[in-house]
Order: sequence, then structure tokens, then C-alpha cells
Amino acid sequence: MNDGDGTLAAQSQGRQFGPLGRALVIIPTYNEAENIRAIVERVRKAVPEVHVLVADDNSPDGTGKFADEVAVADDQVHVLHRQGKEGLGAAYLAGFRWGMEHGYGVLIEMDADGSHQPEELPRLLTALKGADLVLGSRWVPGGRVVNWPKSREFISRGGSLYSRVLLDVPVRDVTGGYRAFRRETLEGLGLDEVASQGYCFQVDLARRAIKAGYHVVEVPITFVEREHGDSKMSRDILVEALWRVTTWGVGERVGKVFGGRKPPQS
Ligand SMILES: Nc1nc2c(ncn2[C@@H]2O[C@H](COP(=O)(O)OP(=O)(O)OP(=O)(O)O)[C@@H](O)[C@H]2O)c(=O)[nH]1
Ligand SMILES: [Mg+2]
Repeated sequence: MNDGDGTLAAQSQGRQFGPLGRALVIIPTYNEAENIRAIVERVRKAVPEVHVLVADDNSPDGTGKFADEVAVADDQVHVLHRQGKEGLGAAYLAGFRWGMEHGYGVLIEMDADGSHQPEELPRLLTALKGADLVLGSRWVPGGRVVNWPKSREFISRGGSLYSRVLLDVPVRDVTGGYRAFRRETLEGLGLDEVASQGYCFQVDLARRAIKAGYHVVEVPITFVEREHGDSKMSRDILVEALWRVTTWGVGERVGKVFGGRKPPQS
């Protein structure tokens, strides 16, 4: 993808950033038959030059088949069929790998259920011209959530605050999943060691990027609660997040006390 203003590099915080390469939107899916066509169509309309990769975990509701139908009609849409449900983190890792093997310079995370509005993607891409990683953020000024029950907002805000304090990451929305990475950033995160699956996958990538010294920027987004299909949020996902974030936080503190400089563990 062209970087829009025709220049080869953008500057931010005294650093030069190279041009953005071709962009790939990765959409992980599990039982999103009611959403998949509409979301792909919206992405393609919002930013016609991007490509889309649907990473489907053999959804029993036929999402993968519907995605194939879209891909047949549009050569900018691709489908990665995976054997079975392995979690969001594994689907993204496979999608990143596919995207890097196919030469994309920008890799974008987006949910299938419409919570991440494709119409906001141009703002994320513009911000990425001067950053290594852009996080769509619900909890910075200008960001918001629509149609979320108070209980969900409490869990999400609480999770971000807990991660922020415990892991010492200066980011308001650490668990959000609407993000744009430069490929060089992903290459520097040690993805082979990432084992986290659910929400903490997002926390894990954000903390790795910050600890590695990448320039991470939050862009306000309006997050819209899903209208169709079922949430995959579960107690297990929350417990995993709480457990891993706590373990990372305690590990880092112990490391600091003993002066060790360990790389981030999954
Ligand atoms: N490939 C794959 N995709 C998944 C898996 N679990 C969730 N997803 C997808 O990841 C995205 C986020 O999942 P959601 O169920 O929307 O999670 P959430 O946004 O926290 O929950 P809601 O707000 O209730 O929608 C959606 O596109 C899901 O279809 C999985 O195991 N494999
Ligand atoms: Mg969702």
C-alpha cells in the first residue's frame, strides 16, 4: 500500500519510519456465519487496497465455507482453514505467519462481529505511518463503547487497569483487539514464544512491544457490541488472563529485585 502522502518516510518522536507496505486485515473466526460476509465487505469498501485473511478454526456453522465463497469472487480475500478450535491467539499467530510469508508489510487484527468498525481503519493506518504499533483504544479520550452492559465495561476497564499497573505498561486499553502492526514490529516480538490464547494474547503482544522499545500509539475507537452470533468470552479466558498477567507481573518484579534481565515469558 502506498503511504498516502507520497513521501517515503514519516517522522515521529525524532524517529524516521519507513513506508507502509501492503496491508492485510486478519479476521479470526469461530461460528461467525452471520457476520463474515458483511465484515469483509465493509473492510473492502472502507480501504479498497487492503487484503483480508479469514482465519477460521473449522467453524461448525460453516463460516469457512462462506468465507471461501467470498474469496472466490474477490482475489483480495483469502481464507486460512485451520483444523479445529485452538483459540484466538493461535489463529492470529497462524495469520501473522501467513501474512509475513506472503510479503505484507502491515498486519491488522480485527474481530468478525463488527465490534471493530472497518470505517475506522484509515485512522489506524494513518497513525501507523509514525508508529511501530497502533492500538485501537476504547479508554483514551474520544474512545467509547456502544451497547455494552456495565458489567462488561467493568471487566474490561478493570483488566486493562490491572495489567497496566502490574506490568507497568503505559497503555489505557491493553486488552483491545483492533490493532495495526508493522511487520518489523511483529518480527521483533518473539512470537514463537507466545503461548497465550484469549484476552491475554493481546496483553502479551502489547507488553512485548513496549518492553522491546517500540513506539506504540493508541488511537480512539468506538467499539460496538456484537449484534449477531455468540460471544466466545468464557470464564476460562478470564482465568487465563488473570493468571498469566499476574505471573508476568510477579516475575518481572522478582527479576528486578534480583537484577536479572529475563526476556518476557509466556
Ligand atoms: N479462529 C478462531 N477465532 C476465534 C476463536 N475464539 C474467538 N474467535 C474470534 O475472535 C473474535 C473475537 O471473539 P468474540 O467472541 O467476539 O470475543 P469478544 O469480542 O470478547 O466477545 P463479545 O464482545 O461478546 O463479542 C471473533 O471474530 C471470534 O469469532 C477461536 O478459537 N478461533
Ligand atoms: Mg466480540
